[in-house]
Order: sequence, then C-alpha cells, then structure tokens
Amino acid sequence: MNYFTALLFATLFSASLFAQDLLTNPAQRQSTSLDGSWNFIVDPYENGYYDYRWQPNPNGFFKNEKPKSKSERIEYDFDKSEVLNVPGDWNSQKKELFFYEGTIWYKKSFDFQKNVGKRVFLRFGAANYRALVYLNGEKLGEHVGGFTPFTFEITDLVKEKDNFLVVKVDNKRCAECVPTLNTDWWNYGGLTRSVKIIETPGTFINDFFIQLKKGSMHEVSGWTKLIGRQLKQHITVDIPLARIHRRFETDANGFAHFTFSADLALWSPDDPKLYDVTIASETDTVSERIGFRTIEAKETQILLNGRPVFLRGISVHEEAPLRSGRANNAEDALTLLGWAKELGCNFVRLAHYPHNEFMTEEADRMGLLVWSEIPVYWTIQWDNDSTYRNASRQLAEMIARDKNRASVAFWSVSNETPIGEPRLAFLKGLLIQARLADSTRLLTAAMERHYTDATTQMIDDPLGEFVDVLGCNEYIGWYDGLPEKADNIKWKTVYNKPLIMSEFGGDALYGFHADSLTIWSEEFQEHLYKHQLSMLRRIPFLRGMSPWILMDFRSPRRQLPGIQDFRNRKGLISNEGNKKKAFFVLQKYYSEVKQAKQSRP
Ligand code: GCB
Repeated sequence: MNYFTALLFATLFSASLFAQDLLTNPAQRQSTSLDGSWNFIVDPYENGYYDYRWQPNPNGFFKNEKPKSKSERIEYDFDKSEVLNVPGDWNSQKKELFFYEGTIWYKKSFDFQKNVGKRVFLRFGAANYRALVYLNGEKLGEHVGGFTPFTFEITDLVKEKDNFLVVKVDNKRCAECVPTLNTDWWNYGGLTRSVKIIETPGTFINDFFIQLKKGSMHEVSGWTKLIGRQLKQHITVDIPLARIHRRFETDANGFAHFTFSADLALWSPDDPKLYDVTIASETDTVSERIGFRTIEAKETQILLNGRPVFLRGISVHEEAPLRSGRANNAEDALTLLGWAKELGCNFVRLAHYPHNEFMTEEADRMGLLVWSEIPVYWTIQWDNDSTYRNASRQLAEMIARDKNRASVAFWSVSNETPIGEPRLAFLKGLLIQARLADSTRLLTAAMERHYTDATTQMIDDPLGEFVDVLGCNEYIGWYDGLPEKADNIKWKTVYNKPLIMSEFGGDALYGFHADSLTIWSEEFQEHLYKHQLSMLRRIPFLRGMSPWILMDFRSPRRQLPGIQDFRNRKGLISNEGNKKKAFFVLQKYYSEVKQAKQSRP
C-alpha cells in the first residue's frame, strides 16, 4: 500500500467514526443483559454454515430448526446442547476446548418487551475473532476483530416472545488477520464480553466526545451526533458540579461542535477527579463520569496538565487474575489495576489489544494513565488492503469507545513491527487516522532498536518521526545476554522526543529459588530488574516505563514443562496472585521516584 492509499483510507475511516451506529459507551443507557448461559455447538468443519460443496447453506444452524414431523431429519439441536457462560472465552470453560480454534455456534432465547417508539440495538462488548450474528433466523451482520464492541439494530426484528439469537464465532487465526498467525498470547475464543439489548428513543444521541481542547486547560470542546428523523435539535451540555449548563444546536446532519470555557479541577493519578457530564437533546439524554486533563509531549518531556511527569508503569494482558481465561468483569479490573497501584504505578500499558471497558473505567477512577493499543503485532500483511481496513476499523472502534476516558493518554498503533516501506505507509495511515479522530491524545508505537556498536542501542526507526512519544521494547539480560550486560549499554535516539521503555523483563517461576545466575528463578528475575533499572536511570530522554508484565499469562509458545506449562512467566505476580521478588524491586524504585517527584528516572 502506498502512502496516498493509506492517507485516503485514514480519512475515510476517521469519517466513518461518525457514521457507525451506537458506538457510545452505553453504560448509562437502559439495557437488558443477555449474559448468562448460552447453548453452544462446536463446529470444526463448519457444517452449520456450509453445505457439502462448501457453499453457504441457506438453512444453516442460524435457523435453529426443530423437526416439524417425526420423519424430519435435523442433525443438531441447540436446546439439547451444552452451555457456555457469556461473557467468557470457551477455552477456559471446557477442558476439551482448551486448544480449540475454529467455529462455535452460540444460541440464546429471550423475550423482550418493546416500548412504543423506541429503537432497539444489540450490543456485543467483543467477540473473538469473527462473528456472524442472526436474530430469529435473519442475518444482522458480521464483525471482525476480537477486542472492540459492535452493535446491530433489531427494532423491526425483535419480538415479544421466543426470540432466538444465534452467533457464529470463529477464532481461527489467519495470515491476513489482525493479529496475524503468530502472537505470544492465548487465542481465547468466544463471546468474551457482555451482550446487551439497548433501547434508545427514535432520534438518539449516537455518540459524543468531550475533552479539554488541545493545548488549553480552561476550554472544553467536543461534538455530539444525533441519528434519527429529528436531526435539528437543541442540545445541552451539563456539568453540575462545575456549574456548567450550555446550549447548542445541531445542524441538518444531527451534528453539533461545541467549545466553552470552564474552570475544572483537573484529573491526574494523584487526584482522579471525575465530573458527571450529561448531554441532552430534545429526544434523548446520556450521562457519563468524565475527567478532564491535558497531555502533551514537548521535546523530551511528557506534560500532564502542563507539568512534567514520569510514567511509573507496568504492562498488563487481559488475563483473568486468580482464575484462567480472559478477564471480563469489574472485579478482575479491580484486582489487576489494584496490583498496579500497589506497585506504585501511575501508568499501565494495556497490551496488546483494547481491553474491556471495566479496565479503562476503573483506571479513570483509580487514577492510572493508560496506553491503549490495537493488535497490529509482529508480522502483519502490510501490503494487503483488507488487512489495513481491518486494522483501521479496530483503531476507529477503540478510539470511539474510550475517547472520553481521562485515563487514556496514549493510542498505540503497533508492537514490534519490522522496519520497511509498506509497513511505514500502513502505520503512517493509522497514525493520521488516530490524529484526525482524536487530537487530544499522544500517539505512540512499541518499536524495536538496534546496536550500532557492542554497547550502544539506537532508536532510529523511521516510524519515530510520526509518533509523539517513542515506545521501545528491549530484552537485554533475557533474550540478549545476561542481566549484567545492561551495565554497559548506552541509549541513543535520532529523535528529540520522550521515550517510554514499553517492555523489558524475564521469566521466573514463582517459588523457584536459586542463585541469580539460575534462569527461571525468582532471583534471576530480581537481578535482571536491578540491572535494568540502573541502566534505565542513565537514559536522559526516558520519561516512563511499562516492564513486561504484571501477571503471568497463557501463551501457546511457552512450552517448557514444569516451568512454563503454556504460560509466559515474565509476570511480577504469578497467575495465582503471588508476588515474585522482582515485584518488590520495582515497587521500591517507584516509591523512590515518586518521593523525589521525579519527572525523569
Ligand atoms: C515481546 C512482545 C510480547 C512478548 C514478550 C516476551 O517483545 O511484545 O508480546 O510476550 O516480548 O515475553 O517475549
């Protein structure tokens, strides 16, 4: 893909941000949960979808058929099949599905009392990876990408009694997918986040964006968008605690931009102040708790509310603590982010895909800055337009969902992708798109570095020119020599920009004690952290770090019996919740940095 195609896509996709249906975080809307038990059918050969000539079968499993006579042959029956819990991945719910990658059909029956004049939508928090959705035998649509929400309107299809919702979820990996075939995390499949029915008025507030205007601490700006027949309306924006009540008009397309001055207490990790914000039209009202803060990059500094900040971070996978599988509820978020707080963090990198909404909402409440990213990871098909569109849509959906979260300070477009022309055009396109959709966040990517001589690490990835903040992963002392190697390493960059060391670390099995040269031991990991931290202290342009990683997580690449057992053991905390020695090394360091009110290490 050349640069101009990328630019075109970027523009189209940021525009499509405004066109998508009901992407607003619906937390405050009236909704009916469809969570709980769903019947399921495992379909490795996709017989429920294709006929024996591999043509889509018009009478697939989505018809949820029952024999109408005693001679009729129907070779499946959802109601006699087992159940899975939604939200939840299938791999951790059934032993026989642990390694399963392929199609599973889900079915939920429900009744629904429709209110006259209302519009009804189905909202999926996420389905990994490809979802085909059918209501009462009719196809509603499909969605690709495992970590972002999607909605379908069901106003005309939903009935009062005996609805059946069937979803074909397929998590087969593929080369052109985002992520692609190869990752270092478990490919948890299924309806991994909540499913809800949401009712809105006939003309409804489809979405809104409200933040401090870029570069200002006293001006709020944003937009709101109506969908429906009555597009020209009065809109009010209310922030009662700040005594703000403003009135605007939407244009003929239902769109209103607004800007007004406000004297707000600013959100920060030390004081995560949130305001109740209500946006009302003549036909609809939505409310959210929202914080206001500025985030900027100036030369090598990161400025939060105008002041230099050092990001005491940790990387986190969306892995359920104290049990296995995908994290998917408020309690998981409290545990994971609570551990980050205990470590002394003011920052988390939510790797390597958009995490569930509880995480960013909880980060808003607890006071943690967030790096949020899309799964453009390792070896994406840079030349494939459909891969680009897929990544672009995931980026649009991530931004659409979390653009009002004060915690989210960074949008990241990629992780450890190999330098090259098509990759640069691809990622540049995504950066332009992110900038057009949201100019208030800093853009970044986790890049690689290279040696210019035996002791000099250089960050000069051409992508660095287009991001606001350099992200960099390094594994000196683990994949690259022994921990002492870090002692002699100097870091350089060709860019006058701040650096976040977005990964470093090494594996340790909790409870395995030995000397500091014995790999896999807690002592080795502890030793590695000590040497890393003293190296990081010497990087003049370093403004933050998010070591790899908070908690051990499942990965099919990690095979070593007795040690890894399909888990990446780089966690500072084991999957059972036990803190390893390195946790306390980092905790001590973060407390020193915090006490010294340092904006650099
Ligand atoms: C990396 C990747 C991360 C892996 C980690 C590791 O560089 O970004 O996804 O899990 O290394 O443990 O090797």
